[in-house]
Amino acid sequence: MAFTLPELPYAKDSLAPHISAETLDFHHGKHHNAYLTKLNELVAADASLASKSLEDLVRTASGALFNQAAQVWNHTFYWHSMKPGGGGEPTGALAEGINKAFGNFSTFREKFSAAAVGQFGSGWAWLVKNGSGALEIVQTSNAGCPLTEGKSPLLTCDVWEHAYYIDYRNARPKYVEAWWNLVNWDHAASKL
Ligand code: MN3
Repeated sequence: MAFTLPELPYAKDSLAPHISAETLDFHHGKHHNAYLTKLNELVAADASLASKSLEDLVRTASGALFNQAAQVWNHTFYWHSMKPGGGGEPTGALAEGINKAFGNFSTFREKFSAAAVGQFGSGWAWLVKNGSGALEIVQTSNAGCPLTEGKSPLLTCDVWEHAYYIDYRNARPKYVEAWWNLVNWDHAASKL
């Protein structure tokens, strides 16, 4: 069965001024959709893949199949990592986990921003829970996804140029700074 493009969990214009409707139009409607179309072509061409879930494919595939599957998964996770009127700081167990791992929220935020801004070339910055239950910041290149290392993603920031070029041109640090105003801490906490 073919995979389908999930709807954005909010209106296209609702992340403005931090991320514009035009960016979401291209990023979701063109880029995410293109990964999905290519993934479906690859899956349709190999009967042994027909029963695999998207997460199975991310965890087990390699090469072109991994790239398309992981980009589909990563983008869906990214949409849910943001919400209109998001931002601020987490509370409860997530705040405690962040404080334990990084000392305090502002240190975490600095380190996460540095990972996002400093990722060389295309990729992603993630807050994950590792195998021993501790929180970590992880950078991945291209389609890389922490699921392949047995880590559970809580939050991600897409730092491919297509995520910010319309709104910020080459100024990735400005995009990352604005992205903090959108973070969906409820979604991150639900993955803890
Ligand atoms: Mn992207």
